[in-house]
Amino acid sequence: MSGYFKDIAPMRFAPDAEGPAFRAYDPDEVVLGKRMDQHLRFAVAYWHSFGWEGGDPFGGRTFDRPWFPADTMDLAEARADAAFEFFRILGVPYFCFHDHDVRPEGATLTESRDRLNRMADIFARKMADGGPKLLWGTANLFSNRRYMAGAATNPDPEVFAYSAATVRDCLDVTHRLGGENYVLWGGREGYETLLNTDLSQELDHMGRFLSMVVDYKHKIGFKGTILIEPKPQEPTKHQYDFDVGTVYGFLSRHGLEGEVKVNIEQGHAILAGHSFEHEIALAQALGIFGSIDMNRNDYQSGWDTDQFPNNVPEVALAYYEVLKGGGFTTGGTNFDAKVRRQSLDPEDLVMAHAGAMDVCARGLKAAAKMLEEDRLEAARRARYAGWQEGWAQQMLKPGTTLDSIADAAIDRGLNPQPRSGRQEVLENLVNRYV
Ligand code: XLS
Ligand code: NI
Ligand code: NI
Repeated sequence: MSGYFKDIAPMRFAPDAEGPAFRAYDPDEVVLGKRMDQHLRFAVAYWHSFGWEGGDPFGGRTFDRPWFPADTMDLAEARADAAFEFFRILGVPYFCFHDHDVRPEGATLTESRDRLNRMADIFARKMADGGPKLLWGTANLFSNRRYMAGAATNPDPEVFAYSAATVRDCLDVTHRLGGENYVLWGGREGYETLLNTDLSQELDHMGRFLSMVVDYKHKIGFKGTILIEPKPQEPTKHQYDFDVGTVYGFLSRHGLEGEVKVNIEQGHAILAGHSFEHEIALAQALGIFGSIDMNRNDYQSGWDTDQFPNNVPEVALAYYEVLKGGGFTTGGTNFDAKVRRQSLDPEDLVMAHAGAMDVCARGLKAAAKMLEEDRLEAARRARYAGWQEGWAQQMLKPGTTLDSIADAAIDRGLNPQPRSGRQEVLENLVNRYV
């Protein structure tokens, strides 16, 4: 054990405690017939809390962690010790990682794979020894300069092949560790300028790559879900997996809509000009909802600042859509979030997560109550009630034509009268729960 968090006691649910405690997250509490920890399925992101050094465009490392710069296997092991000590203090059921977060890259593909496997052995022992499970694994195909023009969409076929080798290793490790999902975030799958880009060819390559990933998943018997994480920009100006709708179009073009789902990040939804709940509801409607990254942006700077959730009403509306669609299956709530660079202390890392877990718990409970009391749904149903009538249903049946509907509308002398959408009334209703 690393001892990095030695002054911090394991977090417990104690709403009235003076010191650090969960105020709302009680893993044992049953909500809608299910334990809260099974609803929320929290995961810590290894990269932000144990990989990120606190740099920004104007300055480097601010965090003074004993495992930095983690460029040797010994330091990588020290980092793993600290990470698993942290997971235990928080009592989270899951974590997530990229290959790049957990081991220094080797000089060759083979050396990188060996190092990844050595770290996975360490993880496996720690997981068996009461540690959390793996919500998802993923490959970092964006940090190294070789990926500056993309991974699967790189104009250089050697990068495509290198990326394939890397994803194979990461899928193998995810499978071995019992990961419940595998994520592909297309960090640099996009472009800066059309002047040097064959967009159509790049999209074809991305489709082939994804198809091969899916084939490989089946070949090794990985039972988890393959997830694409949409994001509209940053790092590339034009990102191919812009939002849920774009990803669905891409999946159906390649016949993969039954194979691949989405991991929706709140901050990415906002960057795409959507609300988080819109993206979740759309994914549910299209049958591709998988998991969420629960981290918000700074709404003034308009960039992907990966902050911990801190707004119960927002979170409640997101979980409302998650619950309405039946809740998570293999997915969960990953905090793809980092503390601010001035938050230097071990305690800051713990309290950032604990506070976020409380915010999510409050959001979940509000969402569950809204669903249970059925008032929002009742209002929605009332708005569409006309479609329950026989003549309305008949309009949608095969065989009905534009002509026949038009003639009937004329015969009946239709003159539809608008009805209030009652937005403010519904907003007031939601505010009674949050
Ligand atoms: C970056 C993404 C990334 C993915 C995993 O914006 O959110 O962290 O979640 O590669
Ligand atoms: Ni992100
Ligand atoms: Ni993310």
